[in-house]
Amino acid sequence: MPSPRRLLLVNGPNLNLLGTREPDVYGTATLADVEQIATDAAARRGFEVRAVQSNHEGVLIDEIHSAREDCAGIVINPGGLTHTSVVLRDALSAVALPVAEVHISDVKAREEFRHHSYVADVAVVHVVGEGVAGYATAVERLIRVITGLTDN
Ligand code: CA2
Repeated sequence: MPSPRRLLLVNGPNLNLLGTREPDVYGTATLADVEQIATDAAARRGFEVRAVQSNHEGVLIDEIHSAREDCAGIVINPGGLTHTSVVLRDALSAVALPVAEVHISDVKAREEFRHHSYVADVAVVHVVGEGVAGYATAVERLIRVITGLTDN
């Protein structure tokens, strides 16, 4: 079966609050803005995006599993689960789709506990500290991987 021209965009816990709090760290764009940025970037390459956000780890895992059916790759900002969740990492590894990990803030320049990512070694694309524009970068780089133009 040919690879579907669709990406799953996953935003983890608390990212529904984008644009309402901590603008100094996360900017003023909303979650809807982020989803539009990713959708527009994908559309420029002929891909569509299915966007999900949840504050519940199990819901995120179910969504990741369902991507096996109809997506060619996953763009994910796991939020705080980045630094805690083996089960999220295992779900991403299990579906065996190419993954782009994106963070709005520069996690390496923040608290020590944000420096480690359980997702990093199952992702082929990493985008950190570009603000919400980083979602477009992640989509573009992931599509390049999917379409065989480059390996990251
Ligand atoms: O920089 C990122 O994108 C993060 O993934 C955001 C997570 C944080 O735990 C990671 O270390 C880095 C936090 C998401 C919470 O988002 C909020 C947005 C607006 C207001 C409050 C929280």
